[in-house]
Amino acid sequence: MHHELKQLAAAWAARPVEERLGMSRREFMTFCATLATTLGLPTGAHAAVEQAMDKGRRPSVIWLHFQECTGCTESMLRAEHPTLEKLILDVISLDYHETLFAAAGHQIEAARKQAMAENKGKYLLVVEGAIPTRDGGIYCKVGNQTAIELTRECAADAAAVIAIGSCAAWGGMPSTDPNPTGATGVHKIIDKPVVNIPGCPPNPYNFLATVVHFLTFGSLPAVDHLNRPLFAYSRLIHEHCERRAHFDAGRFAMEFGDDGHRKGYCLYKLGCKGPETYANCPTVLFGDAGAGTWPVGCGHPCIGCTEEGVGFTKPIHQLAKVKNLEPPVSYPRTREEQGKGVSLGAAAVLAAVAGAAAGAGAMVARNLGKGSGDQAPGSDDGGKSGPAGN
Ligand code: FSX
Ligand code: SF4
Ligand code: F3S
Repeated sequence: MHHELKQLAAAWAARPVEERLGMSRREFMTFCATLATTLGLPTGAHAAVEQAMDKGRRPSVIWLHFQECTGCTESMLRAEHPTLEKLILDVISLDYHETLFAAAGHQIEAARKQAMAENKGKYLLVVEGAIPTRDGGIYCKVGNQTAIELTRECAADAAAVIAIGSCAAWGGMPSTDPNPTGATGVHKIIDKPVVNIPGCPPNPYNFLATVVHFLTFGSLPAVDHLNRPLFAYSRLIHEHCERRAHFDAGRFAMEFGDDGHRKGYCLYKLGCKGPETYANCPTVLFGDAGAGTWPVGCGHPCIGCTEEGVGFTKPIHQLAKVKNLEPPVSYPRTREEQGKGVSLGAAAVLAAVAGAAAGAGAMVARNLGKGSGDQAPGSDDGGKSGPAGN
């Protein structure tokens, strides 16, 4: 049975990528260009991304769940957004996922062990949820193993480890004071490097772009001191917020529903944490609730859900610490120097410095997904199929 399934999967992967994804070639190319720009890669790198995705070479993924709400999975694989779900399932082979698998108990544990043995040293480990460490980690067990034991066992032979969501990245909501279970992030309990993709829930495009980077270059993207990909977390939300002009001009909403709130003024005085939170929410929108979908776009202050020490820590209506109020003494180049065309190697090197281009890349990504009239180019579905088309 397992063998037949594998044959079916291989036959499916051999089909042209447009067919697998149910999109036109043009939409696929737009998607690759969007991912390349989201990653802050230089002009021409989309060809490398295209090549990697075309092959249908999907890394095996073991996805563990611990202390969390499953919102990360929900934001990745939303039934309301079939295109995004298809894209994610096309770039990875989800071989173990507790909430999505039909199997349970011994069967699913056997499937996990088999996938790990078959893909030893090559699979990606994705962890969703915080790890409880108090009292020997007994507050979260799966198949009679603690979250600590399971994570260590699965990380041992993984090619790379991704902590998805703020819970897995730094403890998130379960670690809120007084943190009775000793909830913490994955990187605190294993020796391997971990790429953190915080957010509660995190932006699914940041996960997708991270996996596509792995597929294209065989490595995970460059990260900051908190192990967050630079392409997504190197700028403050406040830097790209559509309400920033109001902040600078001193126009604020003072209460929910007041005149300033209705006019779309800055939410700083309602406790917006955009000035001290690093994430690309304003430029790579997600959530699919319509145009301008991100917390501030919808009229709610950012609560700093990506940022350790801010989200679930500072009171929601407490004023944010405004970073970068003064201009910095030096500025990054807005345009990387480049030759003609980009080889895979060169693109990989440039990807490592992509942090400097992250803001610009994100702005391009935002526009690419839109086209005229808020529509993804080549799409007739109101932009729903475009990766950044919200
Ligand atoms: Fe929930 Fe994920 Fe928040 Fe945590 O997201 S959306 S509580 S980050 O681990 O499921
Ligand atoms: Fe936007 Fe918040 Fe900054 Fe105001 S304080 S400009 S709403 S990020
Ligand atoms: Fe979270 Fe703030 Fe973005 S609340 S989703 S970091 S706008």
